[in-house]
Amino acid sequence: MTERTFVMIKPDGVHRGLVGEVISRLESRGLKLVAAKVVQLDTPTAEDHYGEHADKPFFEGLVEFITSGPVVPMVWEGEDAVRQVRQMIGETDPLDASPGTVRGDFALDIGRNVVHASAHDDPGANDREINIFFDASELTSYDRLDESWLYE
Ligand code: IDP
Ligand code: MG
Repeated sequence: MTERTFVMIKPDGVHRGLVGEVISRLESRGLKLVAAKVVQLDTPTAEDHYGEHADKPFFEGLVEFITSGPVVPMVWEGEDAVRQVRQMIGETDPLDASPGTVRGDFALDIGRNVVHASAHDDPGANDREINIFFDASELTSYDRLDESWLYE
């Protein structure tokens, strides 16, 4: 099933020069980049985005961190894109993330895990997060040249 998923490179990923690396991995896999920008979040937007974690002990630190520098929110499209991306990003705690995943290759600490992706077990998360960061007019629609070689 073709779907769109929300992905965001966090401030640690931007500061560590990992933007190209993350984009390159998703792009090479065959996923289609539909939207992207560089922004610094304000606190209300960050609290909205991470609202599901509002009652967690790490919430305040998470909001502080995610607003501390630029982030790169993106929308990627492809077959089973939500699960494909989650798998490529790896487990939340880099200690549990397999080598070959973004977190397993580039992170050590759960609070500095480089990238966010919408949850696959929360069907509403994608659209909700895409809508927080992008207007409908910012979402593009096009065919990749290699699509006939990516899909049977
Ligand atoms: P996810 O990013 O893999 O979806 P979530 O459970 O949704 O993980 O948590 C959102 C973010 O909150 C994580 O990516 C991580 O940066 C941070 N976080 C989650 N659990 C902890 C924790 O126990 N301590 C510190 N930060 C945490
Ligand atoms: Mg999550």
